[in-house]
Amino acid sequence: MTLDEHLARQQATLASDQARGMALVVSRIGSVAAVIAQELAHAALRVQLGYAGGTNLTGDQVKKLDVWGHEIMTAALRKSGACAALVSEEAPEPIEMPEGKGSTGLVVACDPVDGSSNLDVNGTVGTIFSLRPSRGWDPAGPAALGPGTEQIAAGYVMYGPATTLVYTAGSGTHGFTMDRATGEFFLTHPDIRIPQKGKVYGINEGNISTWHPGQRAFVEYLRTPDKATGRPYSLRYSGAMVADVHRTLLDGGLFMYPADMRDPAKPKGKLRLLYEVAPMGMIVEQAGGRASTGTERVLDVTATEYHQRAAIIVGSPDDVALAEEFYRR
Ligand code: AHM
Ligand code: MG
Repeated sequence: MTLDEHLARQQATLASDQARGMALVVSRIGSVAAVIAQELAHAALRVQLGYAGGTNLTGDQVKKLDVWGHEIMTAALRKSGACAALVSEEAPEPIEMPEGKGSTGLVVACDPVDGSSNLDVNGTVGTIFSLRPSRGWDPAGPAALGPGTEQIAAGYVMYGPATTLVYTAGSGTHGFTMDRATGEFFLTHPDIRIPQKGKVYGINEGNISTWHPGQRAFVEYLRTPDKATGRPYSLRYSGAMVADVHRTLLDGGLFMYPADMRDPAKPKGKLRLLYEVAPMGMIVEQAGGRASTGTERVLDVTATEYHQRAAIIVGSPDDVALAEEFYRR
């Protein structure tokens, strides 16, 4: 089954006005992904690696492919006619699209090229997206978008040895693999179910000195041998959230990017709520997993800024529940 055939079926299960827009937007993102995959494969040959010069709103140095990815994603969403506004990692303010306004219009939040520190070393990168109803797109601010439970669809594309697209429109999480010859996506992982408990965790342990005591105790627990509970867990970390979440979704276990707690009054996450944390939360929950900030469900958090950061602990339900238990203790 192709992605477009699958989208047509999912559209039928969504009662809302936004069902058609959802199918149009996800299909467009699939087409953009095929172009991004091509460009990534040739980036070194076309002198497209390295920095563009300058930083984005959250202070990251911007790479040439970040800028290029943002531009083609913006153009494609504009053409879809179903996107009323785009919140992109690479634009300080939402980009309004009059072409997509109206009752079926959606607000799309997107990180076109996530994990861009991997670009210059030929590592995996991804695209992450989240779709919300626009309610006529009244830019009353990010809080008007509501909590993550308002998302009508979310997904990611992983540019690895194969290009994989995983999405949910609220009834299960489904994975597709791109045929490189045609750029078409085919359903290869229907209704993904995450294992109840895993054996692997992913986290940047270089940041250990900044963690909440519960986070530190939890990782110490995962590293302590105990046959009965399947410990120690193995550590895997790629530097690209998409790759780490994809592995977690298929094999179970956890991916974590906890807050920096050096000032306990001001916990600072790294990953962005609207286009990294909330979509991954929905995708993993729809596969039977769990997504937490350590103290609350990720999907219950409402953004007060478009580029707001949040902590995330996501993965197998038993593992994430145990992490939350360590935070409580
Ligand atoms: P980016 O959006 O600037 O690429 O940053 C997001 C990435 C995630 O994909 C990844 O999980 C994380 O940053 C890695 O961060 P770190 O290098 O601090 O471990
Ligand atoms: Mg990113």
